[in-house]
Amino acid sequence: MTASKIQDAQPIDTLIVGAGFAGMYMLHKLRELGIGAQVVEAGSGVGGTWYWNRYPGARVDIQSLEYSFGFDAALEAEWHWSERYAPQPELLRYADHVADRFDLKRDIQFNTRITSAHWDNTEGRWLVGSEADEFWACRYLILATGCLSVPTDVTFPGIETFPRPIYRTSRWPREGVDFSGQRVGIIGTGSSAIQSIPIIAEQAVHLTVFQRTPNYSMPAHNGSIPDEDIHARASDPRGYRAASKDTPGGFQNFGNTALATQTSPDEIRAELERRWAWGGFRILGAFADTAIAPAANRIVHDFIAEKIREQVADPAVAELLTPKDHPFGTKRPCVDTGYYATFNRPNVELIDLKSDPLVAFNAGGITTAKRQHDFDAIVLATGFDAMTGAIDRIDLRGVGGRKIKDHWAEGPRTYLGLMVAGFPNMFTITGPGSPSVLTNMINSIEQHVEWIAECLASLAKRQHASIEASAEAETAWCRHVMEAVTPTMMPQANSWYMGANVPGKPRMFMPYAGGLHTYTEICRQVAAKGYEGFVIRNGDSVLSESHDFTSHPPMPDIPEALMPIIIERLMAAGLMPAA
Ligand code: NA7
Repeated sequence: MTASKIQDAQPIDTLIVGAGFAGMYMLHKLRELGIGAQVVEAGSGVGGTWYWNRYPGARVDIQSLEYSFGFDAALEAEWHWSERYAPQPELLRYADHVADRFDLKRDIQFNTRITSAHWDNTEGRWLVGSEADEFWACRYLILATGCLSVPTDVTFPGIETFPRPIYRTSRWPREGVDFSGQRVGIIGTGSSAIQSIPIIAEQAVHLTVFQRTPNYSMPAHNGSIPDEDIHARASDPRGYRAASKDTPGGFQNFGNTALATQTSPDEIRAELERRWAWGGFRILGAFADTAIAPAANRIVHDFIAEKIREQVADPAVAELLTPKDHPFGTKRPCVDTGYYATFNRPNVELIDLKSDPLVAFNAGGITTAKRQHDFDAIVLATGFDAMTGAIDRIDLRGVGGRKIKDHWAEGPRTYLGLMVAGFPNMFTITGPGSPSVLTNMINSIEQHVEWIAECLASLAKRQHASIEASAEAETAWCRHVMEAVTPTMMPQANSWYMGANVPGKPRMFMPYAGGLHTYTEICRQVAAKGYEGFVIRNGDSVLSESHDFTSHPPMPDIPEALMPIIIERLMAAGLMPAA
């Protein structure tokens, strides 16, 4: 950065990057504390995920009563969701409502993409630059850049020769797309595709779905919100919210403590049917051993495979739609409205890319090994460079000019998913190493924002000291993130949780699998111990210094029957000494 740019930089206490739910609440919270803050946002409006992902059928897959802010009782009471799982336009209206209600937009600069951020150790500040060469000098930098905000760079041979529109689900045109009378191809069968396929199939004259890997999908059973749920929240909003947050996933999923491997077939069937009928993610909590014991996982797999066969008329198509390469829950499961039944329509065709690989795009459409498919439009629902993508794309340099890309060369390293050693005064909201994408994001965002705000308030009391994660605590946290996931089967899947969907990306399980409730308690203890694992300085003087991370959570109540398998996996991963 040149001296003139540094001179022209706009001074601000805190720069927040991103105006999704995380950036908005962070701004609101800092204003309450009297800490100066400015938000910069690449889009032209607030809403983050819900601003960008405007594809047909996009909707939240956690119930809206829980996937909404709980920090303000009046906001909570005045907003009424129209459905159990709100659609994207309604979520965007909600984001706008929050922004207007708290008068946030006056401190949000839209259409501004941050491309660089360099720590200036002499002045103790970040110098942050935009694509348009605008600069800010800030004491604190908060990256509220989202976990699924950068689409993968996936491309296909000959893609430039297809002369008609190619749409990405995550960059959908604002004015929408009318596929009436068109032959449409869609690549991908993740959540975005599974939500959009039923709607596109209703419009298009013909829809071809190119599937590389089938996913597990559960019915949303969307509709109006049951009166008893509305009443439960209205009669005790704080208790309802607390019950949501005091769970592994940040939403009320009524996890069963029974083991599938120790339950009778009739009881298993009853439990699974009850949860399937309720809909959404509830089946994830059916038994305590589903994520750990292969036999238990297989029981749930077989149940879902049977449900797929019930919904899909052609047994060969049902077989192709049934997951085979990963245990249930090891990739993010999907929640759908009519996905499987869509394959019974005469205008919908499934191409299995495993047996009929995609060769190239061309002027007509797409050629696979077996034949040519002609299209008027093609949709790419091919996913995101998850969790690290948005941060990686900033030329981000910490103490001594160390690049975040180098620091994260073997996978993202953080302390608590909140800070990175060697990058002082820089916070990530729902960063890698935090529960984030394994949870209800809004509850995770609230927890992070409140922790960061309390931390900044405590620093302000000490004349704006700087805070930095210690290298030792970061290492200890990375190990704990591994300890939390290793007993489960999650690392077995080629998921975006593992960075496996981006060629060349280091394989590492990125979110913290210990649960939001456990994580919240760890963060509370860390702060209560005077920011354990952090070094707090004022200029050259060290105000407090801790290099340890001892705030380990109590081990959750693990059923005795699962201990041998857990110990075996921890030993195999070198996380427990061999007996
Ligand atoms: P996902 O879940 O990452 O899905 C992407 C899909 O695209 C998935 O089926 C991929 O198959 C497929 N894909 C990716 N690249 C290719 C290529 N080159 N050829 C064929 N198929 C490909 O992204 P979504 O946007 O659907 O969902 C992301 C999250 O948003 C979701 O989990 C929710 O949290 C909300 P693959 O499985 O890699 O074989």
